[in-house]
Amino acid sequence: MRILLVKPKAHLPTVRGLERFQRLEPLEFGYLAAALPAEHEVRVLDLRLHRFADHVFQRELARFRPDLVGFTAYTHESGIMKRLADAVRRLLPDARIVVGGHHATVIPTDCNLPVIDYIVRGEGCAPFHALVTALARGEEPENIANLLFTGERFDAEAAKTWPRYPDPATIPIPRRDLWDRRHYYCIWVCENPRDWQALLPPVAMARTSYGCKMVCSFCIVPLLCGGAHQPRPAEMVAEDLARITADHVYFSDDENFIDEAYGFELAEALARRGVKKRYFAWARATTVLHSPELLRRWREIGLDGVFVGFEFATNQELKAARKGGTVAHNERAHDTLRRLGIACHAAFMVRPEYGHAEFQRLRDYVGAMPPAQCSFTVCTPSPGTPDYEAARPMFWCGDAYDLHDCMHPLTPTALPLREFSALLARQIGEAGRRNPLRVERHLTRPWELARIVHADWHYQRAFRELYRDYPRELWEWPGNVGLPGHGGLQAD
Ligand code: B12
Ligand code: SF4
Repeated sequence: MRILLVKPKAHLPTVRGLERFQRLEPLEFGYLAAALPAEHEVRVLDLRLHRFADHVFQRELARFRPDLVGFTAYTHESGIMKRLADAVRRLLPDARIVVGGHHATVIPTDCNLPVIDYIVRGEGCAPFHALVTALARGEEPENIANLLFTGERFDAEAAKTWPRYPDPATIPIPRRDLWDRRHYYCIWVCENPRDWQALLPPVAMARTSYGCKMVCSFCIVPLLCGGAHQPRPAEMVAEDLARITADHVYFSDDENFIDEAYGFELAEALARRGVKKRYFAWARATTVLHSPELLRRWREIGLDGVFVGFEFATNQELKAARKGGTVAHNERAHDTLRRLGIACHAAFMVRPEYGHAEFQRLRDYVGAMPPAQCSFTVCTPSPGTPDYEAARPMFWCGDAYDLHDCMHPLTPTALPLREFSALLARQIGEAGRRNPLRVERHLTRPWELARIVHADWHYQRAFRELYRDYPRELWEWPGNVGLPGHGGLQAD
């Protein structure tokens, strides 16, 4: 069979702005392709790489004439995915269309459309293999776990239960030959950067585990993975990483080091195989404090930076989000990482309820922190979570899946939306000056510096003008005082 796997190009300026700093490999397709027998011809079309994405997509359909088209999508890309599926239906009426990935997993009902034939939920390798095998034999797929039909055969009951993730040992090593790795990069943060070091090196993406044992209320991962952290066999990951040609590896785990014994096992497996890479990983503040020796070992084998969800600058907000940590934990974890020579990416969230005082408090907090690469998103409930259902009556644009990028408030802002956007952009701009790459002055490649300044300008503009992504009548939204369920924040 001829199989085309398509990653949509996001429409939101915020996501496109982020992509100027990091564009990562479509690893999901590497996994899916690796699960198929070699007789099938698989192509990956990453539309993020193309300026005229629709044109490129239609040209590829005409040239390749796939028998099966597979789409992946985050929620904010779901509208684009449906539009592309519609184009396949019109141009190649005999081709089958399957969707998978995060949106299809958490809101399969939204994918139950005539332009889509099959919906795959959760880990895709086994259902995709079974689907392709059946279609290649000229049969309709039957009884495939985690695969739903659309239309009359849509199983609404099955759509309500969460797919279980399989034993990671059963999942193949992903193929990486289906895309040109030079297109994928990431701004690379580290403590004590060297003169002339690459700021936007080519990166590969890799996964060592899925899931997390924690239960933060805003996060979908505990529901997706049933509160379990499932690592891939260490030797398999070492083999996967040994095959990667890029020097820099960005992990796509939910939490890399929450299982201390596995973290050491993997470090030793990599050391034994002589895998020498620079790594960027994800860890909770409490994990850093619990396992500093593990972080030290990883520093020795190449760990440069860690993404830590600081989330908020007050204990009250951290408690409300069931983060399982405090501001003091965050600060001590930051200090520990710096002493180990590992850069900290501190991820914060603002809430739609924030007024001037709360923005000022966050600015003061971030301004007083030791150097860190900081990022800011808007705390929005994840589709698929109870928080999402609870907040739904207050959504100001209905479900607005196209705005779900965790950067657009879904409920009314306390400040006029235009002002909220400006303050968020200001927060991002001021925090950018605390980035270790800027604080630790060192010589940089001029063309990379120019690219970053340009990216930064676009990124801040996307936030300053975020209000423009909403219907015009909301731009000057007067505030939510008096709306049910929207009490203002109290001081900590
Ligand atoms: C790594 C990661 C990133 C990377 C980007 C990865 C990439 N390739 O571009 C970075 C850090 C850049 C990132 C950015 C963002 N991310 Co992100 N990210 C993740 C994370 C931690 C892992 C995703 C991943 O790559 N996994 C590894 C691959 C191999 O697995 P997979 O994608 O799940 O694919 C498997 C299955 O889903 C399935 N499958 C997938 N596609 C298809 C297609 C078909 C046809 C089939 C059959 C099966 C199938 O099979 C695959 C193989 O196993 C997830 C959390 C999670 N646990 O999913 C969040 C997550 C997906 N991200 C999320 C969000 C919100 C974002 C941002 C919008 C956040 C922000 N404001 O900055 C941006 C947007 C980026 C963009 N371009 O759209 C949300 C999505 C919520 C939603 N409802 O859409 C998640 C779930 C985080 C969360 N806790 O809420 N992200
Ligand atoms: S620690 Fe991170 S991945 Fe785990 S539940 Fe909390 S936010 Fe989600």
